[in-house]
Amino acid sequence: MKILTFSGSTPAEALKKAQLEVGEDAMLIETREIQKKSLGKTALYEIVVGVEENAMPRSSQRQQEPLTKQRPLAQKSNDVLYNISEAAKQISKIAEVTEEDRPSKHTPVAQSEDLKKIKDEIEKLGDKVKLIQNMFWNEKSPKTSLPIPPEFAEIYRLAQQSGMNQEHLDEIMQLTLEHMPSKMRENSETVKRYFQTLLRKMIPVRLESAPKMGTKKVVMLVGPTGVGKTTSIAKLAARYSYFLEKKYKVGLVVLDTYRIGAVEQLMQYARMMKLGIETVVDPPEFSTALNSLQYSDYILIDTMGSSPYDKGKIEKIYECLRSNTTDYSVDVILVLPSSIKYEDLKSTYENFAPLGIDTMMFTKLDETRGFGNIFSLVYETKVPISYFSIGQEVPEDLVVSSSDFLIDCLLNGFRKGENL
Ligand SMILES: Nc1nc2c(ncn2[C@@H]2O[C@H](COP(=O)(O)OP(=O)(O)O)[C@@H](O)[C@H]2O)c(=O)[nH]1
Ligand SMILES: [Mg+2]
Repeated sequence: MKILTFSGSTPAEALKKAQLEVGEDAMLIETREIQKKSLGKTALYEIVVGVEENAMPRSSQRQQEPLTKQRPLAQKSNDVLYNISEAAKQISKIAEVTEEDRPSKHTPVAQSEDLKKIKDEIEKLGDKVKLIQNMFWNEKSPKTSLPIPPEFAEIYRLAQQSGMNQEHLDEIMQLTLEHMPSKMRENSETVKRYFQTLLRKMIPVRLESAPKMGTKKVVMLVGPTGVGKTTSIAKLAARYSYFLEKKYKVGLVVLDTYRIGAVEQLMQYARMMKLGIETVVDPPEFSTALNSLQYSDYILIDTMGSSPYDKGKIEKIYECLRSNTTDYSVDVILVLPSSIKYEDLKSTYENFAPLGIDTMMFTKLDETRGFGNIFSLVYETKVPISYFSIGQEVPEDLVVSSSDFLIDCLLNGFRKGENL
């Protein structure tokens, strides 16, 4: 008696395969559950059947190793490759049949029936190859709770290298595996496109909108020292006052003016662009400063560097916001450098969160290679992105937020002037 194993997503499916391969006389010896059904995974059962040598159909006897003989996941990769090449051989055999038996153009009915049979056969073989590929990938893939099919390998590697948080990546992969139409799974290119679309949809962005007639926009930039707040204020001031369809009046406010040099930096930009500028040392002066710039369409507020751990300075900004007696609501933008890892971005965000962050701006995109950290912070906090800063040049190195831009950077890298 010959002992053979077959697998399927249900014991019945495995048995059906066995019967197709070795005939109705197969005797079921054992059924095993190899892999439990869970989110993103189908169940895998293995059955062991016994069959008398002479009871086997001739086609199976000829074959040294039936293709459908599925082995446990721990098998050697050489064997897997052997099976894949066996499958390829079978596919080419069918292709030969197609050539020889191709009916003439005058028999469309026969042609369509034959073609259908061949198509069915190829589909079945394709499934078998996929299963073998999955087994192969499972063995080689990085330690993760998810089984990643081979056509997802490239995208998984890219996302992992981008600095995206591992939990987020696994969660999104699981979603993709569950919802992706099977038609799109055909190759890694379509998988990449699907993944790109999915990621894009997960990034909240705040579209830029101009102040309505008779109203003004008051925007405050907060964040750690040296991230690029003052440079970004200058870029935004130039954008609003010179580069939009309408030329808006812009006024500047500098908050917490302990460092004279830092004030001087913005003063210089104000002189160059001929903008009004007010300084605020103590919270009660905040409303006075806003009121004295009431002729402006935009009021941009720069805050002095507060290190993320300098709670005192964050509290002072908070006091200013609280003491605001004007009718203007202040839009708070948290400025963060894209060059630090996700965990650091997150703890900085948490330090500034009590100020009530409306949007985030990421700077120094030109100094980083991975963008998964930005993705993860936005995915986690759901706070939309408003701008990106992509270099030191004022005013040009500013990009208005777009999810296409960020995901293009994430998957294909940042190339100045070339991203979507
Ligand atoms: N490479 C690069 N440098 C930047 C970017 N934004 C700002 N910087 C530089 O970072 C330094 C600190 O900028 P600054 O605006 O003074 O930071 P602040 O302390 O947050 O106000 C300056 O040398 C800027 O030229 C950027 O997007 N890319
Ligand atoms: Mg500054």
